[in-house]
Amino acid sequence: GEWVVAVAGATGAVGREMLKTLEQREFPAKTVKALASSRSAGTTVPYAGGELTVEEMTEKSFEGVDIALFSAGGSTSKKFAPFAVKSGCVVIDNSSAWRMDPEVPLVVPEVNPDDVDWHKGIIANPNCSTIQMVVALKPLHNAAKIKRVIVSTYQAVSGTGQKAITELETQVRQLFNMKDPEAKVYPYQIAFNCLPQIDVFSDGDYTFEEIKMIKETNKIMGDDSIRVTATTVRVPVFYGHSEAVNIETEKKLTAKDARAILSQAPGITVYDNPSEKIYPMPIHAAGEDDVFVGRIREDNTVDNGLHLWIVADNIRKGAALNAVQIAELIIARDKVRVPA
Ligand code: A2P
Ligand code: 11C
Repeated sequence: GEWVVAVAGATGAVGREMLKTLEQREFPAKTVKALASSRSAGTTVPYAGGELTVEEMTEKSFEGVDIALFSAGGSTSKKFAPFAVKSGCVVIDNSSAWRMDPEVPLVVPEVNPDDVDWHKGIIANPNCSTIQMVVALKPLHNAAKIKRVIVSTYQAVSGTGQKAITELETQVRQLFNMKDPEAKVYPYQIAFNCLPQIDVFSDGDYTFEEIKMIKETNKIMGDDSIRVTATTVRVPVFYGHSEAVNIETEKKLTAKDARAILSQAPGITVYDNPSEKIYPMPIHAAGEDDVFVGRIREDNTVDNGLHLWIVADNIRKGAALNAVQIAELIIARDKVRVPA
């Protein structure tokens, strides 16, 4: 391989999946550096049949690095990404720190690949629930122009990170042992429950997760005229976000039209045969690359309405895979450099 790659946050749920994805896709890396906090410096993470020793991330970690995949939280990205860029390293950042910055492209390779061309050193990876939705919306938008989107999500705990995966496991064990479940990561028990709050409450009593889905969708689709509203819900699932998405289009699309369009679209598997009980579910999407779409049907409460059920692995297409695809895209487009 040709490129020196760093994974910042290599010990986390997404960082580990980034390493696995680089390996599985035979990414042309010369070397891979695993970076995390001082807490895990000296520990190891699996990579390519062997192990990488984790180094503490510092301002100097990015000297000689060509591409850094960041997934170490928003404040860590805010602090370290500028040092990486100053060292001449292109940052692909999975946090929400830079996504809405007008100087930073927000990219889903199936949707807006051209946006990588104007990067100034940082490219943002969207929120997981946004990524899987726009992969399915873009081809329908191209065909019939989407006017309005109403989305309700059913999001897995892995979206919160490793500590939330452990919290769900622990609570299930506590409940089966007649103990009171301890809630540390989430405000309430997540085992056998649903929490209609993801991230903090903000303007108009929307949560930050809902606001991300709204704003990021407009930016990635490059169309602020699409009206988006969202209710985001955490459910006791480990891997795989599901979304009930209702859209209204300018032109009429039948369910059959939509199925045909989505079947041709990149990164999508249409999994939709009601008579055979065929529809996407997180237990099937976990570990897969594609975005799965099913339950495609017309909504007759408006003139041109459609319902979709969209499921994807939030750690893979929702995070690690999308970031690695962006890295592949900048290599293909000769954009692995920080413009002067
Ligand atoms: P560490 O394991 O050393 O704490 P997750 O999203 O699964 O919680 O993972 C978060 C990732 O971000 C971990 O790899 C974590 O490393 C890393 N991280 C958190 N804070 C920092 C920091 N200040 N500097 C570097 N890495 C950090
Ligand atoms: C979740 N979508 O499932 C969030 C996680 O902005 O990258 C991703 C947070 C983000 O909790």
